[in-house]
Amino acid sequence: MQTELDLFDPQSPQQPQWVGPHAVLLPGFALPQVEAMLPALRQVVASAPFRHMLTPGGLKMAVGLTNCGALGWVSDRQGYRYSPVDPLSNRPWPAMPEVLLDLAGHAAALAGFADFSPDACLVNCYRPGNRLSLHQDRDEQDFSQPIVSVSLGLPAVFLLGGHRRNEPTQRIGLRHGDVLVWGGEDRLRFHGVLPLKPGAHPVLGSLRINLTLRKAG
Ligand code: MD3
Ligand code: FE
Repeated sequence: MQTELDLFDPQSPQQPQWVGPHAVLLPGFALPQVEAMLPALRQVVASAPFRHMLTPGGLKMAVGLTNCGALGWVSDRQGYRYSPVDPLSNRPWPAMPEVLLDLAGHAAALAGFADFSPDACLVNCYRPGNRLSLHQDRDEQDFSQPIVSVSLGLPAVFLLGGHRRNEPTQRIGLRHGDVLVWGGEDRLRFHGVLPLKPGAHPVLGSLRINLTLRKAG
């Protein structure tokens, strides 16, 4: 019976899954670090709270955002860019927690990217119904650097497209503790998140938090 139970355990260890030539899903890779990450994240949000940024077109983004690290991704009527200060406080963003730096470095190395040292961590907060429309991440200086993302809380369906907006997308389930590494030719693929389904996660409640670690500068 034990084997069967394990097979159906949603958090049983799984092998890395290549979802593209240079894109790897590491299921549950962050689980051992979650306990250390949550207090660090609470500290970040205490000094730089989640906010709804405006798109350059003037629409309010549904997903709440904040940042930690030397640089933070911001959006307003002027456009998208990285800023060393939080526009809400005019102070530097909270420091990147060591636990995130370590996790991102280890995940990137497993995917074949040695010496990844992110200077920016975008923190996205989704509530049920929130989605992220198809986009590319192209506000960073060096596209040869990978991106590492960590999913926490409610599960989501991630959409992975191609290099043009109208190419077909594949759906990838992302769960609490999953880590994704994107590099090489996959780095500039279109991607998005379907509307979050209602639910309650035992650790985070009715939220999904996604951390995206990048070398932006
Ligand atoms: C694929 N966040 O913040 S993370 C974003 O779940 C973003 O909040 C999503 O897209 C989220 O920009 C997806 C996974 C991810 C991150 C970067 C990528 C996938 C990517 C870059 C290229 C291709
Ligand atoms: Fe993105």
